[in-house]
Amino acid sequence: MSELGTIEELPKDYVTALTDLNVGPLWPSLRAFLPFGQPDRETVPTFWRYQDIRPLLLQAGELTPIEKAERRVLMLCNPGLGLENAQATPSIYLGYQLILPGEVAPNHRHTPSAIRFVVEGEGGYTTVEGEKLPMERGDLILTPSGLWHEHGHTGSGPVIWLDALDLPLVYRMEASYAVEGPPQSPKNIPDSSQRLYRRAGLTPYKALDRNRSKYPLLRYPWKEVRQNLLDLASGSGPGEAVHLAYINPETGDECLPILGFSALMLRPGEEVAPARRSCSAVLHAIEGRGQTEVDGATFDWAEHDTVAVPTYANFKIRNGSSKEPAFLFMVDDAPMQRKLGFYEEFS
Ligand code: 1HN
Repeated sequence: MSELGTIEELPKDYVTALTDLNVGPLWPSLRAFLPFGQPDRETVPTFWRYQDIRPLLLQAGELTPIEKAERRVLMLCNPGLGLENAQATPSIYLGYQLILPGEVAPNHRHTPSAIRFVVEGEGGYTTVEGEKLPMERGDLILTPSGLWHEHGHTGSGPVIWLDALDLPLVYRMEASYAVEGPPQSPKNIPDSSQRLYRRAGLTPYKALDRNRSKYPLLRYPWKEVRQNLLDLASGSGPGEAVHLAYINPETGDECLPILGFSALMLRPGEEVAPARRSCSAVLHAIEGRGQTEVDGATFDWAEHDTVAVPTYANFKIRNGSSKEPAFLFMVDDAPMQRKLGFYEEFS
């Protein structure tokens, strides 16, 4: 590995001549762009404790009416990436969103894709392209790129969910924008998770023709996911990861193009050390408590807490209870890395 030349070694008038033409030499920056062995990372393992953030989110409900916010969100920002940049990891935007009884977060659509993972409260809903999706605790709701979506709340008490978006990438591609629309008129029928994709292995017959919707299923009820994790655990031994991926039921692919979603169960007392991976991720505790170790930093988590895992990081997750299972929701950017051809797992 030879030392590369620096800018300082070049004649000043040569550098000025280049600069005047909006041109630059590659070699002084080559190692920074392309380090040997492993990428340089600015993302730091970061922990957000829900019980610390919750009172401030509720305070936002008093300070800022929904009309002045459109979306009342406190963003989870990775300090290594700059708090102003709205990045939990290089590719993942995260925020806790609050909606109060009677409020409406108005209808819009935008180029970034989003998901909502419901944290607490009853009576919230999201309407996507006329399909009204109830938001129950632990449900995963998709609002893919370009689809109209609005949120409302007809219950009592606060409703809070975790938003995840591929905004950091779309924004840096200078391709992020939204369009506002009039309120939707939802169809008065149960959502597709209750009607069309009730069970794995069955699809509405007409989906067999090739005019498929790109996003056939927009709500993944936690009740079903939790039971499936318990069933998966009972048919496997300790040490075998209890891990389910959320997929598009028509294609078997990931549900969205950039970000991927999965749910993990830790058996009582279990510790798992997933393979080190090239993708970045966030882990959100759905139920239970435990510890997560990310590149040597240890975080003690309880329900609804969230941890950021940088690319190529070592991590371990431990269930803090010897009696109850723990459940975690994971967001990562593996779908994009797979499509780009450089996704890796290291054992
Ligand atoms: C958005 O549209 C929502 O629809 C939430 O609830 C958070 C953050 C950035 C850009 C768009 C929503 C968002 C967002």
